[in-house]
Amino acid sequence: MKINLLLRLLFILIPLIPAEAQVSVTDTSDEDQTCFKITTDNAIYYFQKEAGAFSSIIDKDGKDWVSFNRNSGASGMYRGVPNLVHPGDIFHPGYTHCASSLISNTSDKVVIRAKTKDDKWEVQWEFYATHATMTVLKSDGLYWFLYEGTPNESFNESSNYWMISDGTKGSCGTKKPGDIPLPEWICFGDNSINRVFFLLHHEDDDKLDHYRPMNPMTVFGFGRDSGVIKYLTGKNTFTIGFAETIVHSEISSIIDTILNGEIVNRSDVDKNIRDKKENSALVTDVQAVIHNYLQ
Ligand SMILES: [Ca+2]
Ligand SMILES: [Ca+2]
Ligand SMILES: [Ca+2]
Repeated sequence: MKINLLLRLLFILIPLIPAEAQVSVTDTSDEDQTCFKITTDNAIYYFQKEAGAFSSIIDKDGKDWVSFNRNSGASGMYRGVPNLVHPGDIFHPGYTHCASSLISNTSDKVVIRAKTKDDKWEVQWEFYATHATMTVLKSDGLYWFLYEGTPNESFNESSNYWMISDGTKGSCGTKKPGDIPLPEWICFGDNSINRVFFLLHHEDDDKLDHYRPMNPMTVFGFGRDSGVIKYLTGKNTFTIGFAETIVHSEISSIIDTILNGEIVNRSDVDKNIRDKKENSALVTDVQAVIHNYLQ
């Protein structure tokens, strides 16, 4: 084989080799509290240790989809993920009811546990290259799992939207009432970008899952009604993450892989989606190189 042909083939193939997944964790602070900063392939998570919750979740463009801060109400203090226990503000940024510890730290997975100082509630977060999964290990009553934040960093009732597992979609100015059908997921996006932030409840149920706008933030909850009634109890598992697509079938594929594999490196899923798009282009390129060589 001519060197020239070999080099040209390598130029085509090398960009398609996936980089090794990386997850790392460091200590820092965010919004006046000490944090674990978990850096992954497509997100940076700021997990306030004494709150046991996220104050910021940053995408690849540097946009914060939570935007917790010390301003009052929906402009700041109400925001957060997962805001699990209400009343009580447990696992809610800005509060100090918890202690968090690093359980394990490898290049493809970081595990953190947060529990209340009275030892009644405990959750475990597992961070992977492209998503994070939380399991409730210990609970002391009814709870919900909330996303109170800012799609693409800025809540906008007309350009922000939600979409659920059956493909139903609405602007963030409209409510989403009722239980989400199997598999129980919702995502949030903005009309200006090719990305969504998704939330998955691994155990499907018939309990209400409600979205409503509370300008300037989202109020979405698994196991929540239109007000403040909670429905979840015992052990439940949730996954959050960014998908670098807005196509319903591709988001469904990512969700299915997470549910089927439970613990999965979603870089592989993203790569599969990318490969489908690039496969035809690659074949065309290789065919052209070989064709030129044979001329
Ligand atoms: Ca922030
Ligand atoms: Ca359901
Ligand atoms: Ca439900």
